[in-house]
Amino acid sequence: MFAVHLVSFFFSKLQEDPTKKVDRFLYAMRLHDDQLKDISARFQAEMKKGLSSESNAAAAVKMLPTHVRSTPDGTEKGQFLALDLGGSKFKVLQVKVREGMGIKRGGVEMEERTYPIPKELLIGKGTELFGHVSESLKDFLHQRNISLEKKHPLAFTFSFPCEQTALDQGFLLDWGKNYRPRGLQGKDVVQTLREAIDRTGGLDVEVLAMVNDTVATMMTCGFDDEYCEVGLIIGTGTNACYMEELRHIDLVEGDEGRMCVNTEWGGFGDDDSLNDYITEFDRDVDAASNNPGKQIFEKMISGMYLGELVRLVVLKMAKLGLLFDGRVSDALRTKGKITTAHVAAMEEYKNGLKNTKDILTELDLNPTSDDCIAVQHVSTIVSFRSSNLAAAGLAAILSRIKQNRNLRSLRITVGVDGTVYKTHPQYPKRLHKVVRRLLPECHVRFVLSDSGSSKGAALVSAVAQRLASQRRQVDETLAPFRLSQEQLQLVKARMRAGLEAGLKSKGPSTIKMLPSFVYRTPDGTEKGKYLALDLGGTNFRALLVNFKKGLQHNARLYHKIYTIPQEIMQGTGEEGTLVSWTKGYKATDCEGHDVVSLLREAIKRRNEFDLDIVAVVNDTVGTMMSCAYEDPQCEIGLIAGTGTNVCYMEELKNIKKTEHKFGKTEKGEKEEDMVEGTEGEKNEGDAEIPKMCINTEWGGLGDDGSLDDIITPYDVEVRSILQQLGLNSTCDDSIIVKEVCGAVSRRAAQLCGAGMAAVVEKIRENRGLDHLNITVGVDGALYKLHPHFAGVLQETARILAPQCNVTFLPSEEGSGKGAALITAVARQKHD
Ligand code: 0WK
Ligand code: BGC
Repeated sequence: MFAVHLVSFFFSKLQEDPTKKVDRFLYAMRLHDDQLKDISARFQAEMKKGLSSESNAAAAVKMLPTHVRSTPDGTEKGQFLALDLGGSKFKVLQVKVREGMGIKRGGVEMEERTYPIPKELLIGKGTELFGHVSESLKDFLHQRNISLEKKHPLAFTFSFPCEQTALDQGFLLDWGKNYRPRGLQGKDVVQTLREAIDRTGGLDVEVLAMVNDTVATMMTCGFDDEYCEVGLIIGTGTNACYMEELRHIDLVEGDEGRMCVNTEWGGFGDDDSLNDYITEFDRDVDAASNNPGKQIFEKMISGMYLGELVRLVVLKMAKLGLLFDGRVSDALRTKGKITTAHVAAMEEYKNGLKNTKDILTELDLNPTSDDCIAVQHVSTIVSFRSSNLAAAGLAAILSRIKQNRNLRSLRITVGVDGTVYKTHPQYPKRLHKVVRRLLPECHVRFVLSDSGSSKGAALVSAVAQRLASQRRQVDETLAPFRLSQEQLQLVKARMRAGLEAGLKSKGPSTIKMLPSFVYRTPDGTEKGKYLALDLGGTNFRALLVNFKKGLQHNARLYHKIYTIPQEIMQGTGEEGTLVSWTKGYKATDCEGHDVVSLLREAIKRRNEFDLDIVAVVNDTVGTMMSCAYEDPQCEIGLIAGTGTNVCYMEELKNIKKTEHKFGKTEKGEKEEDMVEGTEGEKNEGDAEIPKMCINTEWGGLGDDGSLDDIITPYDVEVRSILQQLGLNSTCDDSIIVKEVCGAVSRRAAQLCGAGMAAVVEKIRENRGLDHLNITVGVDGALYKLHPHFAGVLQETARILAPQCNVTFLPSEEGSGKGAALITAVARQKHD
């Protein structure tokens, strides 16, 4: 028995396996993994070109933004009409999307009808094709007794490359497949459809969205699988889309969240980037196509061309005598005689060879069984290459998503549609296998879109409606935070009134305008070593500052930062007269007490060292002094951090606070006497105008209700919400949260700017100047670290105080140095 086998083996060796000659003949079409990885890498490079605004125009792979920003989340609902044009069938549908209940996803009901497209319309006037589309729509409504009066939202799947500027606006770049109507390239396809519907008349339809079939397929599958972020079509044509990071899409504003990109991968190779993989048969197919030089990748993959590729290969082999003893029939010479359906039939498991024989016989050929095996193998190689190339393209997209999200492994679902994928017996398995072989670290699931793309198109409209209503809600919620110039002018005026009232009032006022007893800014003559304690910001700092006379701008400074434990901030005080705590400090028995005495007592209690406490200053005053040491024009100090406040050099004559509740100075002098009495006290800088730095405590503006027309309900509520965070947010959520943060911080910066405008205007008027140049020393994490705060504040101050040129000087060493400077100045007075 063994002997028999041996003989037949050698005999067959003699009788060569017909597939071998095909393997040799089509060697160039049999791509191994390294080549697929190379193609995948080339495709990734093309994707980058398409996404970048610099190279997009010349890019072969167009990477078209779709304005679809999120996949379904189950809350979509509504009833939509849908049109599906561009695949092998033109369909009109009604889609009912039911909202999901919590985790249970909603349901979708669909009714559809396929309408033939007369051949002449495929090459006729574009407006006539759209006329046929809207007539079919009207017929569908009739057939289904759907009211013509009612306004129907419509979703449009249009399977050709369009440059979309919005969900409902897209300009046709080019036709493809067997479509070649005239007069629509460069036109807005949605507008063309709206005009056709108007021409048809008797229809009230609102076209909400137009999407490519890949996008609709992704959305269709995304309704049931939240991991579905890629759409793939292997049909008459071929294409893929995926969710790209918005920050990578140069052609669209914004960098938050994601957007679906229609790759139009059919054009890969149109720039010769695949020439070393193009065979003579591909060139022949391209040359005979209705768009030579275009859609090179598509012509190697999609259903419109696979059959033709097989025909050309079989024809060539026959002519070379490798098949049918060199006999060739007219049918075999005829374009389109072998279809992709034939290719699929030839590869069927059971009947493949029989089908092959039938097909070849139909082509007036008299194939031997070897011929059939060989031709079947040609089909296998051609369709295998198609699935391999699609796998290489897909691998490039999935790798990019993985990189975008810095993931070591990616779990993702690909929604697929298209006749080749749906009807070719082995195509899906081959495609899945190669993708998983090329990307072993990814967990890729493939979901067939069983109901066509219109469900997805309807969902896009439903998502658009959801996002639109969300947009409306967000706009309504944030509207109170968007302050108009008039409102800011009002805030400025109220701040000014508050400053004036605070200066005059003997009693409590919302803006306390606290005298700081700092009468001048430093002039560089300060010298000596001083300790400074900086309490009240995010951290507590102890500093040692050494001023060398005449060495302005070059004080030596050593400091150490300590964090204040919560329990201390809210423990007992024992630590001058504190008006009120703010910024989360709640230490007891401090308010109304002299904090300097509290500090002295604390030092005494430690009994380790003694300090001569010369001055207690507000951080705004310290900041002003610290910056004035660098820029003599600095006469304002601003803090925009955990808290906010401003101080400025006010003219003594304007400080009318006779009754102070501040008590006596150490030397028993009545402090108010100091203010009053210092008329004669001249300081060098502005000798002619005696001034004192006023700590405004502008944070109190509005405590009397003067800002109630600007305050929002959220201002009243904020603290509790923040503590409740820890939510798992979607992309859309994070975009909205970011927008809320933007609105809140922008308003904060604008209010600060309005307040600052009031202060600088007051100083300008104090001095009777037409134009004031002044510097503001500023500190605080919000001003220094927030990406936009400083810019918005400066812009607002500039607009509201046009006669003031305000320079904002961020304080490098914080207010501690300023405090030391004040001590130095005070010390000079006593020397
Ligand atoms: C079915 C989809 C349609 C898409 C078509 C592609 O509903 O939007 O264009 O698949 O496959 P084809 O019909 O070209 O084979
Ligand atoms: C078109 C694509 C479409 C694909 C699949 C291609 O020819 O350019 O827009 O997605 O066919 O239908």
